[in-house]
Amino acid sequence: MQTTTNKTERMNCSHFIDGSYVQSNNGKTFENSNPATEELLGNVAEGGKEEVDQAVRAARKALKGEWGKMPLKKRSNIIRKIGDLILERKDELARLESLDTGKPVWLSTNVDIDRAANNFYFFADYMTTVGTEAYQQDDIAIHYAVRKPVGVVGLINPWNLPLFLMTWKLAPALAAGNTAVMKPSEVTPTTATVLAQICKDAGVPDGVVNVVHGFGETGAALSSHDDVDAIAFTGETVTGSTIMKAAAPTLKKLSFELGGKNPNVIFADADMEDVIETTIRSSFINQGEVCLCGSRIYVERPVYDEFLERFAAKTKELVVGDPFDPNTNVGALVSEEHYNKVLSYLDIAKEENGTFLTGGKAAEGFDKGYFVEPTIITGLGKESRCVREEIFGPVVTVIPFDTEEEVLEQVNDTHYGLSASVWTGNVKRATRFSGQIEAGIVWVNTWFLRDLRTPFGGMKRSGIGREGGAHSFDFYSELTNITLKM
Ligand code: NAD
Ligand code: 6OD
Repeated sequence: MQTTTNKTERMNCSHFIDGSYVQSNNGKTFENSNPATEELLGNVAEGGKEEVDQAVRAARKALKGEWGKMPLKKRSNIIRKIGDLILERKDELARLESLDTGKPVWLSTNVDIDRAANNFYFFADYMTTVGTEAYQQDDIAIHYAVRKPVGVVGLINPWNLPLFLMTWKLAPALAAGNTAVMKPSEVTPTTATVLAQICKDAGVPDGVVNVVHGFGETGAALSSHDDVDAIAFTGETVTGSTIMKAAAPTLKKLSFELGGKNPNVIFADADMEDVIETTIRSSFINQGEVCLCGSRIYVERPVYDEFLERFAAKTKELVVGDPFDPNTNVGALVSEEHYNKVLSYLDIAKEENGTFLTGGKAAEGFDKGYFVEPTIITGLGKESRCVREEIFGPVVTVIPFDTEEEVLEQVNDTHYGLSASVWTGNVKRATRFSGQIEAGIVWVNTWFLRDLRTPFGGMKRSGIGREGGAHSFDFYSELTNITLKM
């Protein structure tokens, strides 16, 4: 049984191992439902150690086969073709992504699916330009490095940008010549299942790309497998720590993109029009379920009242609703479990004497589905749990500040260090302030603007390593240095 969809939107997902869709050996499945309607979308094969082992063996075999020997240009063309096929199936993939996640379909179409294709286009080009090092040591020797794939890589991903984030790992992994076993989130299994077929249709040999579905135990089987060489993981910080322990006995190479609690710092000399327009996006896009969302907003006192008034007015205009309605700005949260987690933080905000400027509750008018009103909270101090912990929903806190020193201290007073935004019209301050922020990514007068060559990732407990351009390629490669004595 492969991924099947029909008019009633049933989507059953099988594993994809060695070029074929297969069920679990024991026939075990779990249910996947639509978070906007709570209707059953389909059954998903539930893999365990056995299925992970089958997939890893297929990947190892494929590494030694045609894929491992394929000329660079041919491999690059196949990778580009994957991008083409994603775009050919754009509407279908966007629809599946919105059914699985609850996000607006315009967002799936214009961001998730477009960026997924771009990841393949970027690495198809990039792989043809990558060189290595060579040194001549007087008349004694020549040293040169040759680049090789790491081997079999496990790709474990979350539910917020399912296809986009999977391709952010799969594209460079394939470009560097690896074979892969993907473990998508149990909450959003569908587009990875289709991606496997797309890879096959693009000419990727059997066994190179595999998918095993399941829960945390399935991911654990992959991260502890004896014959997996590297794990690239995006997800929660605590899960990253668990994976690190599981991968330790076999010393796997690790790439981690983890949680965040990103600050958005607005100085009084910023262009307020730009600030409001972008802060609406950086707070509430994808229901606030983007690791880069700026959920801690700090505003310099002289413009605090003006900011709150304009930001709250725009937030109240946001339409919460059916992901398939083009007018919807904010769709459903991804699952009942996550909805309850986000609502529990609204209770915490009440206990902490926060003031809801907007929202503060589940959205009204929905019998079914996990809809939460875009929520702005003021009046909380720096020790508030809502200010310190990752909520990962449409909820932001706003705190005024008086000096650069004071706000910098608050910005960096966290175990996280993924991203930050700074808004100011003063170039000197922009340079000075952004350079002192303890985060892997800092945007000045913008947000989410990306160039795939740049280093992407977090510091502190928001990640290990960087993705993007050379950084991805280095992670998915090994170097052998060869010394030729003259
Ligand atoms: P999660 O950590 O719960 O799950 C992510 C994946 O890990 C899932 O596929 C899950 O099945 C798997 N998993 C769970 N337990 C495992 C284990 N013990 N061993 C191996 N795999 C295991 O995260 P989530 O709730 O799916 O996603 C939300 C989190 O992801 C947030 O914290 C968010 O900040 C983070 N995130 C980070 C980035 C980034 O680039 N830094 C991007 C997107 C999401
Ligand atoms: O922009 C990207 O390439 C990227 N990886 C974004 C991640 C967003 C996390 O939710």
